[in-house]
Amino acid sequence: MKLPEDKVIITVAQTGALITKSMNPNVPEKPEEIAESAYACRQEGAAICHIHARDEEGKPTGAKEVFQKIHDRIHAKCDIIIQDSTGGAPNIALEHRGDCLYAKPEMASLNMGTLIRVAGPYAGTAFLNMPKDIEAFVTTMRTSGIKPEMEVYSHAMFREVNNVIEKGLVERPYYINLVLGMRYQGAVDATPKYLNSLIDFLPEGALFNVTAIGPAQLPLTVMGMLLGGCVRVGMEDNIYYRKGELAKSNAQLVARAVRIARELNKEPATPDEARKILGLNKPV
Ligand code: KMH
Ligand code: ZN
Repeated sequence: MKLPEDKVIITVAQTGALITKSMNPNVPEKPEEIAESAYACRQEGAAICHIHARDEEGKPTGAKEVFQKIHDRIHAKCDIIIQDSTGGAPNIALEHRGDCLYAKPEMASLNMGTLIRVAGPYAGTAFLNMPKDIEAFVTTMRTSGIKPEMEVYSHAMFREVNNVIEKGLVERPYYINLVLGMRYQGAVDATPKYLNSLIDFLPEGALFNVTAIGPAQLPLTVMGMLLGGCVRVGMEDNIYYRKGELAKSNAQLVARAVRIARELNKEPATPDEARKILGLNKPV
């Protein structure tokens, strides 16, 4: 499946689970900050915002009420597509990672395999996504009309992609996020060769998005656009604008992606254009 050549869908991942204000003071954490930043990113050309929630102390939370607050504040400001994370964070138990789905986002992430954390305070723990967990998440999404974005971190994860396709649990166009450069065991590095070879494994009927971590965000998102994909930028994956210079905002990273897209004769899709391309149900 092909994205129209003159379009790119830009997702912004603004907050994530692991970035703190001590790493970059501009990371939005509170619902008001997340909504304000989503609005600024929408103004710059983002069509989708990928959401992680934080509690009052800035710790990741899976609480539905916090996701609901974030949704309400974003909806009050703009029409950007909300995509909640079911990947959550290391401190959110697997049984609670899907609680955000009760806040009824239009989209949600669906992680397609298990990874092992190898560094930091959670080293040695698993980011667990067993086949039964994937099927449970996607079944809830399906019954709630939520479009999954399938997160693929290595070639082996296409087995699970094919499993949910074969079981009829996802609909075309399959939206697959190729995530490169996670410092986890089981995830591929962020190199052009890995990106090209992941694209080779896309099932028929799939649209792809490129998410690259850290300094690879800029070059691999440019490559993603050149190869006809969608792209994700934002501080969840990269807190710098360039080497040694922290990003001032998520909108600054979106604005750069849009400038590059336009140099390549591509316009950023509006949220409504992205809804059409992805076959999303209109928000209720
Ligand atoms: N942190 C990203 C590299 C999720 O939230 O479900 C992957 C991600 C997954 O965004
Ligand atoms: Zn995420």
